[in-house]
Amino acid sequence: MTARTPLEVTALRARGILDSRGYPTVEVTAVLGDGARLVAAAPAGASTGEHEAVEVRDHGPEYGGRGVRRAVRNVDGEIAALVTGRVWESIDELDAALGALGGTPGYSRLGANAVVAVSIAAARGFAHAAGAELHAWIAGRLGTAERLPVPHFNVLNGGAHAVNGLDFQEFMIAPVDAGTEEHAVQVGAEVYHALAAVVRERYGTAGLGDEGGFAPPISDPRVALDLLLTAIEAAGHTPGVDRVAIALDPAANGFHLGSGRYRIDGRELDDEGLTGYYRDLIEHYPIRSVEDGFAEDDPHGWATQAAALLGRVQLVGDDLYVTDPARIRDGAAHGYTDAVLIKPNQIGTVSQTFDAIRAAREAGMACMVSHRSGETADTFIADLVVGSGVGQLKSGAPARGERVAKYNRLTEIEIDHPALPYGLA
Ligand code: 2PG
Ligand code: MG
Repeated sequence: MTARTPLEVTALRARGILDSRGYPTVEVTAVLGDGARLVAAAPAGASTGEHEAVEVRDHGPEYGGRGVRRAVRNVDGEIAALVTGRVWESIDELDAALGALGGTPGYSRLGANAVVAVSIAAARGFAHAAGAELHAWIAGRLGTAERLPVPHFNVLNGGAHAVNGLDFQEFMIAPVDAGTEEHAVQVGAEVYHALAAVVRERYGTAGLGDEGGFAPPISDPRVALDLLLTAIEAAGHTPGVDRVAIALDPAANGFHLGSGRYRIDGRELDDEGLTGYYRDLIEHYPIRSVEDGFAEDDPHGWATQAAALLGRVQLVGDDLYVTDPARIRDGAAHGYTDAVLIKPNQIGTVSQTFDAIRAAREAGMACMVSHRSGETADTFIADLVVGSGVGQLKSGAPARGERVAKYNRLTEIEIDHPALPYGLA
């Protein structure tokens, strides 16, 4: 599976499609010499990091300025001219050429939304040309042992993904000891339905946030965590860091007041105060992971948190690292976290995403592969998490088509490869 097969793309074209929020995003189709058509679509974040690769949007009258006609034109024009003009020996070569063509940092001229869709379509093309399944081709490129991940289902939404008063963005449940992907998905869905019933009964509503989790009118993170415990038990499962665990993405950029001061549920906290707040939560709830506990521009906060909590809970950097190998290495040198969130569209191409995973691995850090809050039916991240063998995925609630597309792809891979291990790496 590791033999390199060159890629020849005979046609490359793009169009705008709607994402899960009803805004346009870029879909790319690559046609190969044998007639195969490989399709890929770019996701879109709402709580984006300052240092992410840059989407190109039209800023015109259509879709409130969020149109992607310019990004589509970039694919149909100069990117297609580049990609179809020659035979590509590797994804690294093709991605490097995309970077050189763009000529600006973060793909700000061509659009990261154009580039990431082209790169994913090309990755599918390389796998097809090699006669390999996408996850197996990825494992070959990375030299990794494949593994089915623990899914982290985001079942309560706040922050930039909902209109309730909840400052924390994501409350996830992770069936760590489920044994198989199929059972993990079942546990996630059962807890989701139990939570729907509790939320409806207590708040008279089961309105949803952007990632398919419920968004009841609550503001205290502890109330949200109590709801999760109630739902896990009501569904007949056992809360616990080694059973059905909880994971948080506070996404602290969203409640950072500046200068290392944060406001949660009306309470103002400094770096020490926020660290103590997390310590208290970890002591009272079976929390296994905290992502973006501090803002991307608060190094003192990250250092304070690491000194107190590293080793007691997984600390994940998302906006902090933006899937950038250089930023990951810097974070590792400072000892800020022991884990990295991996989102291909934050950095722009598949090969840079591979480099980010390699950088994390070399630093001894874990990885969690992630969707964006704006998604499509594209399932690339499911193959990425299996092929890279990192053992952790977050793709939103176990409901809504764009979220379950990824979980359903995982169970499909499991059926085809029943010997693959399930669980944390
Ligand atoms: C995050 C992501 C995905 P967004 O913060 O981790 O859950 O949100 O895509 O809006 O950046
Ligand atoms: Mg995040």
